[in-house]
Amino acid sequence: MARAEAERLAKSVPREPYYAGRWGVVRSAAAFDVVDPVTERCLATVAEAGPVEVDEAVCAARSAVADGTWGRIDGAGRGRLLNRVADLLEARSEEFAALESLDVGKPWFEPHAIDLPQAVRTFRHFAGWADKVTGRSIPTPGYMGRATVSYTVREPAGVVAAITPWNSPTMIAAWKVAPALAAGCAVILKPPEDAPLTSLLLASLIEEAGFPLGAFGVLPGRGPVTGQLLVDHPGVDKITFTGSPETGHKVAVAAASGFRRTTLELGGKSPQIVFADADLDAAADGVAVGIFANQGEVCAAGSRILVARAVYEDIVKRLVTRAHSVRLGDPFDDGTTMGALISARHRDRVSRYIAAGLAEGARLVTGGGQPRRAGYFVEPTLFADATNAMTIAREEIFGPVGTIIAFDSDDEAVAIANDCDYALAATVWTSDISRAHTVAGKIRAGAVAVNGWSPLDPALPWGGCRLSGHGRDLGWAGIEANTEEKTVTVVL
Ligand code: TXE
Repeated sequence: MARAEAERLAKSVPREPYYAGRWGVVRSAAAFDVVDPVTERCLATVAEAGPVEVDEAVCAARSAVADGTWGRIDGAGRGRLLNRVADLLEARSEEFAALESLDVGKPWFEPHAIDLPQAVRTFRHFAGWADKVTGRSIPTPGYMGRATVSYTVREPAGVVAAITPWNSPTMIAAWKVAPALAAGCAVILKPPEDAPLTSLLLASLIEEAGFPLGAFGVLPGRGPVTGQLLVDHPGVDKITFTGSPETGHKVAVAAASGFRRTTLELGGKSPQIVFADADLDAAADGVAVGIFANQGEVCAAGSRILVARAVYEDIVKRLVTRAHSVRLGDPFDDGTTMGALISARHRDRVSRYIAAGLAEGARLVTGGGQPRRAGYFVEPTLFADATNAMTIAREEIFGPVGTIIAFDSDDEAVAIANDCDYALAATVWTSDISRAHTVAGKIRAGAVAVNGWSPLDPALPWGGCRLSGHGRDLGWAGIEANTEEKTVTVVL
């Protein structure tokens, strides 16, 4: 789809909250502009949900789940509805992909190849789980000499608030919305204010699929306003959040009142470890994708590149060549392989990290600048000869900036990988199967990939620990995260 067509589409997307089966605001007069990161022009102005809208949405969700029409739909029925969403999304993938490129600034082929297929698969995957949310039969020794039968059932956690980030809004919305709906929860999605358009369009598809009133809502708005109102609302039972540790902390504090459940995915500083025995060509390709895909705005971005001393200069050279082949430009142009960062604020943040890398003495081997043109572009950037103590090795940059560090032994590679506040993902490049399993076993991370960068699949649990958060979004873990297990014991 061409840029002009995508811009027209952006004007036709709903631009209001949706809840209780209707679009619009009741009282809020606030609105915010959605800015195109490439042209810096306003794509749309979206109405913000305020206190009244948040309260009404949560009340509608509560009654849908408690005794309303949603609570009465069985697993097979929920599965049918989720499959319908998958079909509608698949049929309109082209529009979604174009809108995502426009809104986020990512090259057109990425949402085509990754975000949209993943989102569709996620809805299908959880449509399959919906009628398999089973409990367990647990043998017990009896009660006062009488036999007992004990079993568990999994019940919906209740009303789920899903707060999503701007880097892959459609895919991450699917990761949160699909498991919660499959489990029988009602969901209120608070999309990112920097890129809300695909989430609003997704809401219109969920409406079209025929979910009962209150089962799903979307509340656009700024984080400190709509997001905070939503997480503070006592009618919300569970919060699933992907974003920064700073905002994750606010979410956790809000959830602590009422001891409400949370799933928090707070990003990472993921190591990509290249051993000397790796297929160096494949490793260089994979590592480059790991740090440059989606402009580096990826929670699993492999931003710490740990390389065995014996192949260090070789890998640095190969990565510089890969960086030079990146074409910054308009996401809708054919040759473009990297787009713009999401906002001026974020571009400035990434630039401050590049300045910190230089100030702390890392060797800038490529990039570091910003092209002279409109848009929030930053060149693909690599620092060599870095240490793990440097700011660029410790903090999440969330941009196309890789930090390359040498190591001398397997133990040192693991020690550097684990010397990190975050623990989300890691990648190991080696042709030695024993080393692959040994190192994968020793790394502290929610997911380890060997000889590939962060393969995504809705069947695989996704999440981390430490500063990367807690809980898992996908696979059976995603069902567990949205249900309570109730024990029933019958004395015979
Ligand atoms: O994130 P925020 P920002 C990291 C990345 C990035 C940094 C800042 O390093 O540079 O975070 O990005 C909503 N109550 N990640 O400022 O604030 C907000 O509206 C409730 C990594 O954009 O965490 C948006 O919908 N919600 C990450 C969502 O939180 C609030 C992806 C994320 O925004 C809120 C994104 C509040 N008080 C950024 N304040 C990853 N894990 O992949 C904001 N929000």
